[in-house]
Amino acid sequence: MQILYKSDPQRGALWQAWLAQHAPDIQLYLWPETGDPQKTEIVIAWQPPENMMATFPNLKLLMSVGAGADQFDLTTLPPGLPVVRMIEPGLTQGMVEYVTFAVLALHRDMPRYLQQQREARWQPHSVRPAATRRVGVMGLGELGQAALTQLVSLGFDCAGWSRTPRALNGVACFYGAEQRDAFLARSDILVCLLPLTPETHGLLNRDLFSQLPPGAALVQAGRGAQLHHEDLLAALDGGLLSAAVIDVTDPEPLPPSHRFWHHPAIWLTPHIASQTQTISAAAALLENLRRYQRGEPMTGLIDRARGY
Ligand code: NDP
Ligand code: OXD
Repeated sequence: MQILYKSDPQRGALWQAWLAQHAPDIQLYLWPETGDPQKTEIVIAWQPPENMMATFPNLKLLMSVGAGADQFDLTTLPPGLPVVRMIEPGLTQGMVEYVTFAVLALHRDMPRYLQQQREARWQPHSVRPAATRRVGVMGLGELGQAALTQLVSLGFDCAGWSRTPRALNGVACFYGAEQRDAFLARSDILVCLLPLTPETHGLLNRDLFSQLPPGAALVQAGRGAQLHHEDLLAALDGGLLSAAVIDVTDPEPLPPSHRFWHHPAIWLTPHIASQTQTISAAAALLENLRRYQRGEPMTGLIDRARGY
């Protein structure tokens, strides 16, 4: 089976060597090397090659190297071409770590204490137990569920919101547009782990912020285009929100003049909340390739109609 990989070259080289050892029947070419394009059955990429379908007429499968597939323009792909995203334990664990770090930092008032340190101001504030802090996670998929499991174990009062009904131990679960307001009203710390779809585009806006408890905080680790920047700045400057930890923005990178860089209530990271981990992902990738070969359902198959 012939596959073309087009993404981080270092990871590609390691996957190539790993597959040569564990699955010698699979030939992985590293872009711009393609082998015979007629024989390419699968493309694994973050950004696929231009004119992909014309160049690789026998393509049967497109795989994303990341957890999201929103970077693909699905409208340009044949409707029957399966698109699969990455689900692997290293990527999930990375997000659990990031969300835990951000929620703990916000829970323990760290943006405020860092600001006080810059001002050489020694001023304690009362410490709240985790059980009185209501954390709400938008998105109860692979990453949202794993993050919530960790947050529950830390004693936070947790809720989650999804498109369809979900059940998770120790988590108050809400779903759909009808239950969104109730979910938001009990989210002192709101974590966004939603995929980017037409429904979630621009979702983190003034209207949503106004439904959170006063002084709530935001963790945005979904996709940049979900967050309305000016609305966030207005909510922070007006005291509606107290702080925000932002990992994803639109555009990425942010221009040097952007206000997020210097806002005292914003912690900004450059889209590093989580990353596909080469070694753990190699095993997950191979398992999915074998499923494909056996004609079994693959993990992470994108449902084109719902957009994730
Ligand atoms: P999943 O597809 O497993 O889960 C998505 C969740 O979002 C599901 O619970 C789904 O609901 C819910 N959802 C989707 N649309 C809506 C909607 N309109 N209203 C309410 N809920 C909705 O995705 P993952 O958990 O694997 O990943 C989530 C996202 O995290 C990725 O798409 C990506 O954008 C982001 N990400 C960011 C990274 C970073 O470094 N910042 C790294 C990796 C991922 P339902 O359960 O009903 O289907
Ligand atoms: C991903 C990401 O989707 O890095 O994996 O955001």
